[in-house]
Amino acid sequence: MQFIDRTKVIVKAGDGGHGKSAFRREKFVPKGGPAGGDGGRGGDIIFEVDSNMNTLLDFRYHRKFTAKNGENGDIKNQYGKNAPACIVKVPPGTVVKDEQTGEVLADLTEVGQQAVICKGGRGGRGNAKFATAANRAPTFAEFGEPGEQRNLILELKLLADVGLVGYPSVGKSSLVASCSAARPEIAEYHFTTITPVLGVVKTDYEKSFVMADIPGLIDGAADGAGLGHDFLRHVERTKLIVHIVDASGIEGRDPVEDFYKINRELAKYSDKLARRTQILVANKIDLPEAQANLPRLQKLAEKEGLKFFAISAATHAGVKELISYIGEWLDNYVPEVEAEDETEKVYDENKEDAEKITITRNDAGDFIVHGAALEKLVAMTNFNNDEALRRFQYIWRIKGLDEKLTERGIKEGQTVRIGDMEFEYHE
Ligand SMILES: Nc1nc2c(ncn2[C@@H]2O[C@H](COP(=O)(O)OP(=O)(O)OP(=O)(O)O)[C@@H](O)[C@H]2O)c(=O)[nH]1
Ligand SMILES: [Mg+2]
Repeated sequence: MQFIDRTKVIVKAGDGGHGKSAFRREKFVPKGGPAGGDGGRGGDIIFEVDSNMNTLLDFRYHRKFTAKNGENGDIKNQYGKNAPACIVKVPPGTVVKDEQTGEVLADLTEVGQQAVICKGGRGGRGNAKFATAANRAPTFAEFGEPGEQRNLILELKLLADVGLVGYPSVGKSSLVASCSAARPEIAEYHFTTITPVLGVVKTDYEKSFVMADIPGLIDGAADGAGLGHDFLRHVERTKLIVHIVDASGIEGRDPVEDFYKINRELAKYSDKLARRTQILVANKIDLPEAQANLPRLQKLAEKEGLKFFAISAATHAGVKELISYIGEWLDNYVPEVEAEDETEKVYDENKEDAEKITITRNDAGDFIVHGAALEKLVAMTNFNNDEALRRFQYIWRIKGLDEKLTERGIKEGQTVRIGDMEFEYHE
């Protein structure tokens, strides 16, 4: 599955400056030689990869790029100045094609990479260049060469920055529709969305991010129930999870319970997903039924250490604040340094084994928790950092460790060991 952003632009390189036809006028020289200078080069059109861009959205507003013409040549053999190139910035991954021929002109992947897409015209030669033995005083000069012009198609494979998760009908598609140009289907029946839709959300001048609307998840989604399973893969590649709940609970479900159920599915699917930063969004606050649930949801967010927003995708209340928070969050985002591919492979092969948790006791009576994924998490968590600690506690809860330890008969103050870490158990 591929999402491709596509847009058309017209580019025109600068024309060369005209050559000059002129003659020297010197004292006591009745007829000086030809002295018209050459015109300067027209500016090229150069595409350049800019790491700050991640969509082609800006080209919807700015479609035509023209480089400056070269200056004309002048008398006394003065050359016209070359015009500077017009630099067109594009996000990494942009493919530039000629619209007429379909030919790929450039595949721009590396930050800072440049490609000349249209060459500026050569400057016209001044008459001085045309002097020959036979014609020592040519009066003609060349015009500048016209700059190339092209109609282009720009294509960009999109990767979503933000993934929306939540039960069916909580309003994921409605949110995407309310803040982007994407038009996902919206309806009151479940599983309206059956394939992911990407929306490009503009946060600011020149800034935007990509939000993935995926089908609703249900209990057992990680095991393949419902439509969500295939799409968890896509959420796995996102930087931030926006977890949407229906604050009105009009479908007879409880949004607080829903939150935990969905998170259990994410944790079941992969550890990586469980560790991803989430924000909690309570939707449908325009409905009176939502009022009763809001304080509970707020408490839930506090307890789990999650940023909380109350919105209405229908009236757009709170949507702007949510979007600008996400935009800022992404601006400050630093990717995890682990080599993604390697860890993915490990999980695909030994996923079940890695996720399995067993508890044993040592001679001192300490509780030893075994589990590859959990031990790895402990090794990778900086317990001096509050946010990291909160995330760890959260996963601890999701994995039901308290219940498992209680089953084994743990008492207040006893020691729990995971990998190299020692924890003191408190209810
Ligand atoms: N009153 C109210 N209704 C909303 C709001 N947001 C969404 N809805 C309604 O809720 C229903 C489901 O909305 P969708 O956006 O399709 O929900 P979804 O989460 O994408 O659902 P799936 O694609 O099935 O997973 C539709 O009838 C929407 O009109 C809201 O803020 N207020
Ligand atoms: Mg939907």
